[in-house]
Amino acid sequence: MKRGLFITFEGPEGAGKTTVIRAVAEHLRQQGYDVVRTREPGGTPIGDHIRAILLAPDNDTMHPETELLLFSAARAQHVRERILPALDRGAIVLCDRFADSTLAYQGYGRGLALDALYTITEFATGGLTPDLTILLDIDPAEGLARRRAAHAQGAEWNRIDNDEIALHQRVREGYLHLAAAHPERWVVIDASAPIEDVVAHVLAAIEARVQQQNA
Ligand code: T5A
Repeated sequence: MKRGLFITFEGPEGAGKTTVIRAVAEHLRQQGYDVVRTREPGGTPIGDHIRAILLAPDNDTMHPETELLLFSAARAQHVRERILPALDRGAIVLCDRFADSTLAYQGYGRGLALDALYTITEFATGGLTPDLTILLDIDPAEGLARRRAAHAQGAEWNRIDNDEIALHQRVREGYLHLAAAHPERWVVIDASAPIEDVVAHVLAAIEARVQQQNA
């Protein structure tokens, strides 16, 4: 492989991104690939500080514009400190959320102007676009129910989990719209299926993309 592969995972809350990425990373490592698992917001020490501000339930007076710029600031650091160096050495980067989360949540969800989001995102990423984006699609009510069950077992509950269900519905519709607009990059997978089936579909999509790159 000449250059690495940048694969992002998107979807509503509780779609299973973290669970799927863990399984996919293990499978790819067993096949001998250099795999980097990372996430947004976060992925770097600076990004993790910003994540804490963004997701603290107490920060409920945060304006959508502030939120947008904080997600973008974390992303600017993440791309340059973590993602590009990994891609340059030929790794497969599995990233839990990326710029499409900003379009889905701050754009379709919160109603900020998409034109501005594209401009700010382009600046933050330096133009880096994923080679493949997996949309784990799920009804937000089902995803949030999973999140609540996980929270009862000790998983964190964040500020955005607290948002009204209508926002999460708009986010889902936004994702489906983005995926339909760029079918060459997006693969939509039914995330309400049993986890083994979801992982198998994701691995098939990644293998197809790796073969395409090696052809
Ligand atoms: N955000 C992020 C923005 O608004 N703009 C941005 O630009 C960015 C980057 C991040 C928040 O920030 C927002 C989006 C988010 O609201 P987060 O905590 O990282 O916050 O939230 P998520 O990325 O949504 O992570 P979640 O933990 O909520 O969801 P996951 O990772 O999709 O789900 P996962 O794997 O943790 O699974 C949840 C539960 O479901 C079970 C798991 O075991 C777990 O208990 N599960 C399944 N159960 C049955 N069947 C399956 N197929 C299952 N898959 C998983």
